[in-house]
Amino acid sequence: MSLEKELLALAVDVAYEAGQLAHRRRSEGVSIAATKSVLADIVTEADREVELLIRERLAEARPDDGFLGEESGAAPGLTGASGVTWVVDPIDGTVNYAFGIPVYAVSIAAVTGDPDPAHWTGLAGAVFAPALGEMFTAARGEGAHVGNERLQVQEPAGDAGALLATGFGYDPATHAGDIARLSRVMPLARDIRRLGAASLDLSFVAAGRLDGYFERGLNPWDHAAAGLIVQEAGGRFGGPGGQTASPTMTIAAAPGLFARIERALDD
Ligand code: LIP
Repeated sequence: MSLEKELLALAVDVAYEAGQLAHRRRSEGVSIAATKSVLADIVTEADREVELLIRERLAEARPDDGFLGEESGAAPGLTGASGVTWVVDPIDGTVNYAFGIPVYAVSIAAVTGDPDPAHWTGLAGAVFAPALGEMFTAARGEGAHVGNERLQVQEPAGDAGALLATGFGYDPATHAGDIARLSRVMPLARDIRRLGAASLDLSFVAAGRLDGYFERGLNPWDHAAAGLIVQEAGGRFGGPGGQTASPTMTIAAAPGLFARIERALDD
């Protein structure tokens, strides 16, 4: 078995167990543990519990790997001795999760190189949405899937425009800029969706459920797994002007639409 397939198998098993825990905790009631960057940037007790479970399972299976998680940060030595680092968002879509909106996912990615999107190479990624019962996966060079179904992005069909998704940061001071960017992209769109979980926005682009997605302010763990899923589904993923995805901007779509979104954002 290739390293990519071995890492994906582990990511799927751990994402499934972690997702079941998150789903169970949601049904029991969710408490906000703290606010982070601004009042709207919350973390729940479940975020922390789920990330601890993921960290423990991965360390049991591959003790020489590095770890970078949204809630607990980096293991000692960002890049483990093995050269593989796990980049984890335990509950992507935290606000949805806290409000009881069933659009959230466990995102687990294995990368090599510095755990920085500008330098890493994604090897495997799993995005598990327990409330939806869907597991999105990709291993480098092996394609992308939801369950056993192979994924392939598509350019928008017809003349009605593209179904696009985006998001807005937690900091109210950033909303005017985000809305200005949305207004520049809107002429490309038939409609807009704001799902609230970047890993699912991206996975839905890979699955052809969205034509494209763009968002400012994402963190590496938001897109580490689903960015690979988009690429393995034939999509283009990254930032404007050939840059890698970063908090400055993340775009995902089939190549032609990607270029049109990129130009609209730059107008
Ligand atoms: C969220 C992203 C979402 C974005 C939110 C937040 P979190 O990640 O998935 O797309 O709009 O601001 O960054 O905080 O739920 O892991």
